[in-house]
This record gives sequence, C-alpha cells and structure tokens, in this order.
Amino acid sequence: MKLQYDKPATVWTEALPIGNGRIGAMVFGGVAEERIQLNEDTLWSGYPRDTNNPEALEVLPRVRELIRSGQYEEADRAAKGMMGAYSQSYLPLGDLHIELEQEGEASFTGYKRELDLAEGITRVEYTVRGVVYAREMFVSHPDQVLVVRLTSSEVGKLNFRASLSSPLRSVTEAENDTLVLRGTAPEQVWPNYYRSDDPIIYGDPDTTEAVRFEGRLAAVTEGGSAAVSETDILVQGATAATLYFSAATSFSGFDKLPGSQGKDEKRVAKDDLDRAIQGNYEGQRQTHIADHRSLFDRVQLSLGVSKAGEELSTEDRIVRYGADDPGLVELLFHYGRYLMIASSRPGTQPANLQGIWNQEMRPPWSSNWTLNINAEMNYWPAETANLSELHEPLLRFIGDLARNGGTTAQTHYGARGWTAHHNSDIWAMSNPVGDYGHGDPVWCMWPMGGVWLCQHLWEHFAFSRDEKYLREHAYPVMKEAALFCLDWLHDDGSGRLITSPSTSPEHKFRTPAGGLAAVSEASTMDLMLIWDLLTNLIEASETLEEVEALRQEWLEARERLLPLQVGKYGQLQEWSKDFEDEDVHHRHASHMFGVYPGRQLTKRLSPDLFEAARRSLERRGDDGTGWSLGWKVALWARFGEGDRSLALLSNLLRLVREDEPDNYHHGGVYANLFDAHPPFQIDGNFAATAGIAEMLLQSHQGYLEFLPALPTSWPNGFVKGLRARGGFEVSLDWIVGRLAEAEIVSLAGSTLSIYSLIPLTILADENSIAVHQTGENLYSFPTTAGMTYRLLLEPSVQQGRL
Ligand code: FUC
Repeated sequence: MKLQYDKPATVWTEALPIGNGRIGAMVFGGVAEERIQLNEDTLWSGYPRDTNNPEALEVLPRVRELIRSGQYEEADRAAKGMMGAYSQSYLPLGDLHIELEQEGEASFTGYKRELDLAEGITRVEYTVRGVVYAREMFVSHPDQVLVVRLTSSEVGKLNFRASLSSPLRSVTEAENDTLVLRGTAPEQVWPNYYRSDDPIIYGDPDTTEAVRFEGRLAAVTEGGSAAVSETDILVQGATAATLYFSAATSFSGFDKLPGSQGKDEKRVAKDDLDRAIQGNYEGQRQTHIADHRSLFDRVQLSLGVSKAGEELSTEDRIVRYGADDPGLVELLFHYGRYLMIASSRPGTQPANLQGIWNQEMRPPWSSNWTLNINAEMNYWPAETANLSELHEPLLRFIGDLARNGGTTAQTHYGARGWTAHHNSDIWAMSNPVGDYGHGDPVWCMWPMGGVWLCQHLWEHFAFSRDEKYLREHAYPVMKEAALFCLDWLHDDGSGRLITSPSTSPEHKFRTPAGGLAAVSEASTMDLMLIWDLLTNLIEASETLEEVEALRQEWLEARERLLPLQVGKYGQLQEWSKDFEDEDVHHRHASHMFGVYPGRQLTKRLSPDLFEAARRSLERRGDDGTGWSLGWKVALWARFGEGDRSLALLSNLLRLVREDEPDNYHHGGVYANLFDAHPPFQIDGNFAATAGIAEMLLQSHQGYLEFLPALPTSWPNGFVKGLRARGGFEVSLDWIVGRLAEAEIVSLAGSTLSIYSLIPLTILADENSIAVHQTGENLYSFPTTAGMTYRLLLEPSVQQGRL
C-alpha cells in the first residue's frame, strides 16, 4: 500500500500527489529545500462567455451535401466553418518552498520517501549528523487545509524559511501571523498546441472578470519561534512545526462572473486557516486518516505473492518486474482508487486530464475535460471500485454542461435538447472548439460528448438503484440529450437513421481519392453511443414507470439506426463505409465502445459483431498511449481474455521518464506511477483500476459473472468490496484459477442473477434459498436489502467452472 523511494524527486513526475478533491499538492521531498507544488481545482483561466459559432448552422447543409457526394476532404474544409472558441486552461496555484538549515545536510543518510495509500499521507525522513528529520504531509478533506508537519529528533534542531510563490500574477504579504499569497488568473490562456506570441493574456487588474485566488500559510511551532515577514515565515530553534496552508478562489459557478459575481475567496481561505491553527496536529491527522480510510478501506485485493521485497523502490520495481509482480499490479489498482479519493469529492470539480495536479501555465491539452474518452475514463472505476459518491462531481458537471449545451444545440444545429463536443472547461463549454476554423474536424466535429456522458448518469443509477436520483437528476438530463439525438439523426434515403457530419474520434480514414479525411456519415461510435443512451432511457422510463410519450420515438429511432457492419478484414467497421484506416494502430478504440464501456455487443446477444469487434481490437495491437493501453485492459477483459488484459497491463507498467526524451514513444507510467500518455494524463491510472476490476467481476449483461478474465499467472487470490450493477457488493476468493468462495451483499434488494456453468447453492444466514434457472447458465433469486448471500462451493463442485 505504499509508493516508496530512496531519494528526493528531481522532476515533477517523481513527486508524490496528495489532495482532498479540491486542494492538490505534489511533494518533492528535498533535503535542503522541500518543494510542494500547489493546486486548487477551480483555478482556471477565463470567465463565462458565449463561445458558440452562429454561422455553423448555415454551413451544416453544405457539409452534409459534400459528404453525401463523397467529397470528404472538401467536407472537412467546409466543417472548419462550424467551430467555436478553444477551451480555457486549468492553472497551477503556486509553490510552497521550505528552505531548511541543517548543519552538514550535504551528507545526509538514511533517506526515505513514501506515499501511504491507505492513510493518504506522504512522508520524508533522513538523518543529518545523528539528527533524524521527518516530515509528514496530507491534505485534509474534513479540515480543508494542506498540513505539513516537520520534526527533528533532537530538541531545537528545526530551522527553516517557508515561502509562497506563484507563476500567476500575484503578490505575497504578511497579515498578522499569516503569509498571504493573492493573485488573479489570466482571462485567456491559449492551448499549448496553439502557436501564439501572446498565449497568456491578463485583464485590467481593476476590472477583470477572471478568477481571483488566495493562499494562506501559517506555522505552529513546538519550541523555538516563528516570525512572519512580507515574503516568508522564519522558524528557528523548533523541535516540531506544523505548517497549514489554505486556499480558495472566487469561482462561484460555471455561469457566474468570478470578478463581479464571485465568492469571497479571502473569507473562505481565512476561515479555513483560522480553524486549522486552532486545532491540534494529532487530532487533525487522526480525523484525516479516518476520513480517507472510510473510502479507501472498502476494497481489498490480492493477486498472488509479491515479487519485490520491502527494500526495492517503486521505480526499480517498475523497471525490474512491471506487471510480472502481482504486488505492483495491486499497487496500480489501489493507486487509481487513491487518486480518485484525492481528486474528486462531492462538491469539487470533476478530475480533469491531470486530476487536480498541474504545474504548467499552458498544460498539455489545457488540462481540460476531453470528452471523447478522457473525462469519462476518469470515472470508469467510480462505481465498480466502490467509490460511488465520488462520481458526484462529474454527474453534477453534466447537468451544468446540459444547460450550456442547449444553446449550442440550438445555435449550431437548430436542434432541441443539448449537445457537447470533445472539449469542455470549468465554464461548461459545449461548442466544437477550434478557434473558428483553426482546429481539425477530426477532433472538433463530434457532437456526441453529451451522449457519452449520459452513460455515467445511467451507470450511477444502475449500480446504486437510487430512484430519487434517477428521477430528479439523471432522467431529465438524459431525455434532453436524446432529444438532440432525435433531431440530429436523419434518414439516409433508405429508411435508416444516420448522423452527419460524423467522425470517429481523432481517427481519419483514407478517402477513395487517396487522401485523408475525418468527416463522413454515421461512424460506428455515433451509432453505439446513441444506442446506449436510448437503451438506458427506455430502461429508465420503465423503472420510473413514467408515462412517457417519447418512449415510442426512442424505440423507433433505436430500431432504425443504421446497422453496424463487418468489413473486409472481418473487423467491425469503424465507419459506415469500409474505409481504410489512417493508422491501423490508432490509440482510440472508439468503435469498440459497445464492448466497453458500453454493453451493446456481447457474445450472448451478438456473437458475430462481438467477434468482429475482437478482430478490430486485435488489429489495433497491444501498444498505445497510456490511456489507450488502459482501455484495452478492460476491452480484453470483456472478451474474456485475462492473459491479454495482463499483457496490456505489462505494457502500461513500463517506466517512462520525463527527463529521458527517448522514452517518449510509448505509453507507460512515471516513477510516481502517474500514467504517461506521455505526457502525464491521469485517465490511464483510472482505466487501469477499472480494467483490473473488470477482469475479476462483470455485471453489464444483467447478471454477475465472476472472474471472467482471470490471467493464468494469478491462480490464487481474493478481492473484497467490488460493486456490481443492481446494487451489490461482491467479494471473491479463488484458488488454482477457480472460484472458491463468493459473498454478495445486497444493498438495494434487487433480484440477483448469476452466470454459472453449474447449478448454484446459495446461503442466506446459513439457510439455503431457492434459486431459479432463468436461462442458459443463468440463475436468479430475489434478495433483501442489507442481507449477505454466500455461494456454497463444495470441493467437488469447484471442479466445474463458474
Ligand atoms: C484526446 C486524445 C489524445 C489526448 C487528448 C487529451 O484528444 O486523442 O491522445 O489524450 O485527448
């Protein structure tokens, strides 16, 4: 449960992340100087403004016509006329520097640095001339502060200067016993891939509507003294010291101007800090651990005997063993859960491309929400890994996006309902990006962002069975997204419904004329996403027993969708025509959405298409960017091929170093186990966790399937506390590759269906209960909420395969 190192971080991807969903910190663990890089999740450039392009609606018929007549490259060029502005950027807040004075520090010994995933604490320890210096750091959710505790083993040996800096326009000043950092964000930050001589633009300080921020630092010492100046806090002769850092911004909602309608960030930061310095460190530490553990302890995993001893650093362990060490795979799994707890709490912003950890003014892809895979991927483990309430920031954000997306649907397409495209930001931007013609339709022209996000609204219900949530939040937003689909779909002239213009995210095809183009009609992913939304809505309306006039339209539209097709290589076609790929190994696996995270293609219901999808995945190969590898772990799990999932995990557990550019040609992980696209993107971490869960338990077909993709090299193990659709918590033990024990807690009292090759005996309270066979290898029984059910597996029965 620990990431561990024997030297301080020299680069950012060696530093260790801590966070409370809102405040994030990257801890370097230096000896002469500690650097703690700081973030606050509402600190973004920009402010709410209309970034739609009203001319799009006039361009639309022309683009459709060009596509119809097979002039794809011309259609691409014309589609540039449909783009709006680029998204804004997630920004760093600054750094907390602690310059230490430790006589003889150049010859320190016994250096250790670790991140304790179970406690949510990072620690540094080393010895200088017999004095042990130790540091413990965490960001408390209950106390809303970053806490840095420094100690020396000998009385009075702690001497340091703590200061704050920021790459944003800012000042520091002393306010009584507090060092204050305050500043304002730029009004505009151009994406890092956009060439500009002036990429970071600040407004007039007196009138700007950009986000204001404030960070406050105070020290509580044991022994010695602390003195605050305009630039730093000087601690001298202390034996222990606790630094508290609070932060807040004036952001007060996606549709509020943070300048004139903003929150009082000073008040929030001051209240948080004042409260923290009144408390006591030990109490705050215990409260933090208890809060963290209440989420972290829900799941346990054992995949076999760990290969690495206690002594090996995490970096060496990655290099030496990778996924051959079951313990490292476990660590990767738990790390995803840790990162979600640290980056996504009810009420915070959803985890963005880098979670909440970013040190750059122009971070890769603006560190925004990329909706054509990345933002969704971040939340793939939320339900299966038993962190359902941490899904909330995304689910809430979808509601905001739907509000702006209504204007985009109307302005760009003359459609009802709401739409979002491939990028969004804290202002809930929903238009196609591209700076009104600069971008490439291969990523801009994709009005399916809202449709994909709606899957998360449904999944949260599918796992929780919370009907109140479904009725009040999810269903209305899903209905509006479907309304957009009904208007966006149109007849292809033969009675089939298609989308146009349509892209398969970020992947071009070879045109009959020999060129490359992005837009065509009815990409497979569009059809799968719409199928998914309509199917979920139909089920939702039935669950809620809604008298729903639209249900008939949903059913008819789903029936009339252009059928999915198998192409000349036996592959599932990515486009409605059997085009050649621009890149057969392309990182996106968009046309496999229906296998995972969707549920349209299964062996049981559509064996031929399922097989074709498998062929498509085979053609894509086993390499890719970090997140692409993560996606393929889950896809192979859905194909029931555990060894292949593990092969992908092996590729993911390859070390990438940001200071060795040669390593930049493949995905992997950094020394701190952050996913490497490269560069760092957190989505691959979350996908790895979700993928591993999917190897052990699946529930997307209306029943539970145990160990559907167990690799041969994990013969013995257990997992406790995974979640399944229907509201079940599941624990499994396996021996020699076979299920030995299963325990299922019913949380919602739904009917439980289980896939099994042998008839089942189920115990509830030690009594055997009646089980009905409901299909081939399918067994069902009603459950009572709160009750635990055990599968009884006689040794002889274990010979059969569940
Ligand atoms: C999508 C991907 C890229 C990258 C970016 C943030 O555009 O195709 O690989 O992950 O999002």
